[in-house]
Amino acid sequence: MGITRIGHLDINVLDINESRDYYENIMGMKVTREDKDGTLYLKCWDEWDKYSMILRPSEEATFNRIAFKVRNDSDLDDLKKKIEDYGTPTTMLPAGEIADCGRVLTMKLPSGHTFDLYAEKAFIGKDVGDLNPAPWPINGKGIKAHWLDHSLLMCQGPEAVMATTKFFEEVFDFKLTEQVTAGPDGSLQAATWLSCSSTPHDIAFVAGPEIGLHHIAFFLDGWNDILRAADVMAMNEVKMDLTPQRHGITRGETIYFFDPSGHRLETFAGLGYFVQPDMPVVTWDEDHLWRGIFYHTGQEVGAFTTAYTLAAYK
Ligand code: M3P
Ligand code: FE
Repeated sequence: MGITRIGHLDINVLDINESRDYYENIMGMKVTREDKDGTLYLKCWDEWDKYSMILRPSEEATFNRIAFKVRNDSDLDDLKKKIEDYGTPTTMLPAGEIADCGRVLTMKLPSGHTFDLYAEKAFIGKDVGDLNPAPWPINGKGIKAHWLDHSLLMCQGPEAVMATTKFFEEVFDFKLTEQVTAGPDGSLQAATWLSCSSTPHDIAFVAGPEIGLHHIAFFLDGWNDILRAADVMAMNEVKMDLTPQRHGITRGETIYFFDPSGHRLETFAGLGYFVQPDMPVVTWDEDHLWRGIFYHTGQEVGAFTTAYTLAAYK
């Protein structure tokens, strides 16, 4: 019943032309589909499915939904039963309702976010092809993001983080890799990181005032690529809220920055570490929260936990 990886994010943006320019020329993604209403679908050079981002023109910069890919179409039926037995209602959308995808099993997570599962999406292939490929695309633009790596969703309070984490562990078989504990005896989870692969996280949840999207992260190879990405951002006057730094949590090498609508993005480089099913959970206590997030400075960054994209729904 395998969920294999993060598939795409669907967000609303303020100026679709400015967003196209940004995601193509700075992130290095390509538009692979454009709808009559202006909606854009984009992929990174190292991805093979048709898209990993959906940008919808809107008056508000909000979050719509997040999708993960399962191995086989029949997994959708198995998961539907498992999710509904757990007490969460689902709907099976027919093929084509989500652009270029097969049927989609959609639900509201315990956190309230719309979450989709699909098995099939139109195939395009990597920009370097799969016969004697070059290691990177010589005509790639900007930071040349490899692939959509993970997303961090904001949940309303630790209870919602805990209920959603439990759901991912028990229903989706994700592995909890790291957590920030809070409250009496550290009995609450204020943030959790979960993996469905061998990387430190494919999705994460943090407690905040409202449900929303904290950031969308894209993979880069290593520290030198992070430095180069920050150079590209500076050349283009991209707003950063964190210049290159190390995460204590997940050990990633990172930059946090914003797209033109104010959605927070991240470049995440390095393996972090290799996740095995029996790896012990790493815990950060409340006193070490900021060391966990920004390992070098260990200092609170004002708007980091309060400014983020709200969901398009309550
Ligand atoms: C990451 C990561 C927060 C921590 C974020 C950590 C928002 O983004 O990729 O490990 O508390
Ligand atoms: Fe991240």
